[in-house]
Amino acid sequence: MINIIGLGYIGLPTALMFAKSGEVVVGTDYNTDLVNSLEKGILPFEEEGLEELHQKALNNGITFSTEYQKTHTYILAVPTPYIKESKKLDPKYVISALNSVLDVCDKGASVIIESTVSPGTVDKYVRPEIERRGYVIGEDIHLLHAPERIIPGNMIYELEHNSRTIGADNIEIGEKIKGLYLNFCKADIVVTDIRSAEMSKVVENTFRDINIAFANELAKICQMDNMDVYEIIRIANMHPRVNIMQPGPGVGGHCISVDPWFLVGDYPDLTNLILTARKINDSMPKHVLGRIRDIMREHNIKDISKVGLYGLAYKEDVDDTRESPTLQLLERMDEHLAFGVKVFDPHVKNSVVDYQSANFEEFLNEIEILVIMVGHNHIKENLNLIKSKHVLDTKN
Ligand code: SAJ
Repeated sequence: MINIIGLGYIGLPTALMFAKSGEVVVGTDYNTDLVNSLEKGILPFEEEGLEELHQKALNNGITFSTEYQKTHTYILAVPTPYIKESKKLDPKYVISALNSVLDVCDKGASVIIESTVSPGTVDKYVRPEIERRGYVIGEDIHLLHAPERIIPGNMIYELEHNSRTIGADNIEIGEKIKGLYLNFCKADIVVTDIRSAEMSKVVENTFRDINIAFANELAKICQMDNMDVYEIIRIANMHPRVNIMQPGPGVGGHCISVDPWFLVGDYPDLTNLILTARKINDSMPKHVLGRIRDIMREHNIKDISKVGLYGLAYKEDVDDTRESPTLQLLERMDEHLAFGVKVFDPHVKNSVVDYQSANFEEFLNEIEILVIMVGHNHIKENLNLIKSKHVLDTKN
């Protein structure tokens, strides 16, 4: 039996995939409401294909509980927040889940950390905690790090088709756990040491952040002299060794805008490029605000309630608002302008801000400047409704 701890964006789809593939799975979360909803077939977030997968997993006997189970295999998919001031990881959820596992586990159990952690976390926090509890690593407990790689919006496909990394102290245990993931993963799984697994995960997200920062810097340069950044990136990317990403209103989500800080926090003297990229991406909501003000000035629009922001989610076709560029923009607007801007997002159902419109057409009727912050499919399908507006499209 596999006990998966933490039923959020990563733990839940992973638990369902294991159950679909025939493993006996118990998903554990401290949130009783969440556990009850999952038992009834109700999902906590939107994700393509997740409902169907949930049904299949329920049919295969997956159960959900607030209790940790006595078993041989644990997967920890708990939050790993970073502390804004120090730019370091806060391991409190990993450590508390680990302690609850140690309270109940079988001797020789494998504890697999899937949550993204800063390089060195296992050596610095996890091993000492296990030893403090009197367990011998490699005998009483096997420790592994198998960082997730799935992208919200395409999670189910990626769980099956993305290659994975498994970090272990001991190649035999690494290979055994690789066999477990091969139940649903059809791609290559690399077994390595834990430190390399930690580092490679953070490096992947940092690479993406730097690439997006480059695109955002190009967007600013192109705007200055009236060049079309999208056309320029499209042409440059036709070169077989160039692959520039797309500019936008900033980098949101809990991964790409967070993980590079782990490297900056731990290696402040060695991370000029990484820090600069972070600053460029973080500056984008302010840049968008500047452009909104330019349009207001140009068209003599003084009333901020004539501005409508489309999209609250951190990216297209998801309902997740964590670190969303729109929320960052709203924070800046609240500082500098009066309240009253309109906001609409077809995916974000619960009201995140007071001035959120519930109806798209009403929202459009009330505004003169439409700012597209997120390229949801919904807006692509409704372009005909917005032809008479001033449009600032940050997502092309
Ligand atoms: N963005 C751009 N331009 C682009 C692509 C994205 O501005 O060309 C923005 C998005 O709008 C969004 C942010 O970047 O605000 C991040 O979105 P994303 O789609 O790039 O990535 P995430 O955060 O949803 O998922 C990433 C993925 N990492 C990589 O692709 C290297 C995913 O595979 C990881 O599993 C996930 O982080 C994670 O959990 O770490």
